[in-house]
Amino acid sequence: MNTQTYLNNFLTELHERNAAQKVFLQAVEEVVRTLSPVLDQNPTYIKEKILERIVEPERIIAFRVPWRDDKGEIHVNRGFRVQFNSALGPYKGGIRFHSSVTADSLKFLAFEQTFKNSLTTLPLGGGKGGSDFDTRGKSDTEVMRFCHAFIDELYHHIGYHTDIPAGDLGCGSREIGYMFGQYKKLTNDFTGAFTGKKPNWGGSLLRPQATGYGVAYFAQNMLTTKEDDLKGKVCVVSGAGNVGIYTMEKLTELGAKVVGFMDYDGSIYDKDGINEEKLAFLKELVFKRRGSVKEYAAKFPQAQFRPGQKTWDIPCDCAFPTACENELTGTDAKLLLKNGCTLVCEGSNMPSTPDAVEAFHQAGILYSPGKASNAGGVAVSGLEMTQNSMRVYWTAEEVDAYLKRIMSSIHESCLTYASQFATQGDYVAGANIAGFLKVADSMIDQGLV
Ligand code: 2IT
Repeated sequence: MNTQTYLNNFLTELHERNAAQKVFLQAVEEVVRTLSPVLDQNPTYIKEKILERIVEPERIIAFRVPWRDDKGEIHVNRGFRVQFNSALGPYKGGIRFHSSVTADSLKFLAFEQTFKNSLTTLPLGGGKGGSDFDTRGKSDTEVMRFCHAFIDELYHHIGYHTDIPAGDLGCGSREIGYMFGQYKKLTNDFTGAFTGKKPNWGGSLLRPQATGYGVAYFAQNMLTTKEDDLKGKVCVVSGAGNVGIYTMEKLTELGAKVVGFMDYDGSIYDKDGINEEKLAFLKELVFKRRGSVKEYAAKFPQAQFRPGQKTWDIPCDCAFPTACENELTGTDAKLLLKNGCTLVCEGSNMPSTPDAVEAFHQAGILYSPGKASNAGGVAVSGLEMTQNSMRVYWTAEEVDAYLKRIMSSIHESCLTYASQFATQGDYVAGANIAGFLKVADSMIDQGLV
């Protein structure tokens, strides 16, 4: 059977077995389609049924999370942890708290995480967890009771050498604190079973900034291949959360001009560009007051608030999706390209729909998938684990030097594997192939488990 027939049969069966899981199917399909030259050269992967094995999570834990709100009323949410692949190390990946969370979305995220973690060069397996609980509009005590209830079950399944959760959408250092506290109480063990902790109790400096800074470093690396850099580039991001804000901060530091960002209520177009003062306001607004970006336009009147609108119509040189999956459609991609955008560097996981990716490839612009360009977050989580094991704290400068090195190494891997197996400069194929080979070879080494 030739590789193409094998892949078509594989995908047909994958669709049959996971019929309703749309985003998971999208993520797998995107990876598998780029693997055909690898399978052609190494039929062992077909014989060993690596694809069939790698798309099946090692374990999915699903559980009930009952909690009481401030009025005493009972609520029931669903909790999950998808322990996808442990060939390279203990399961590692974030926890997402958002009403959209389902077993399907977490399966997709854990699958992506497996490849991303492989790219970081660190010994990390892939996992992801979360709940359909929405932190927006909840009081601190409600969030605490929920997080404690979530850990009351999850603590059985995680651990320092087993599975190390971190934050994701809706889960920052506040939530990690409550989960870490309950985990410590139940196990009577102060360990690095979570990352994204605050520095006073075991966290790494620069972990909050790491994903966004890494995205900007990756974009800088991409531009270097064209003998260009970020200086003077007009940029837009999307989500103004943890990833978005620190992407904006580093882009600005590197000389770019960030003119657009957004949240659940709408977007901001600030044609003068963000600066240190505006960033300080935005951080206070988002991280401390958990307010809406609408207030930015009230504070800085030259900025325009556009209710319910995304940022992709704003003319820019470089675009950085930093919100969530499928946030950038084919129509958005065409608009970006029409307005002269020449670089798209993903900060969120699978933000571009398949037709958007196709449009970027057709146009031949610099385009990097999230699993490569947003890996700085989990990489610094890996460094947090190392510091916890050694019982030391590194300085921000030390962590930043590691982060820069890791982002450059991921960039290098993408280019090397793209040239070897696919098309020069195809970051999607390069990231998928580099991520796949390390996991696949390790699975073969460890036998049929
Ligand atoms: O998507 C991601 O890489 C994360 N949410 C971070 C995971 C981690 O373990 O730091």
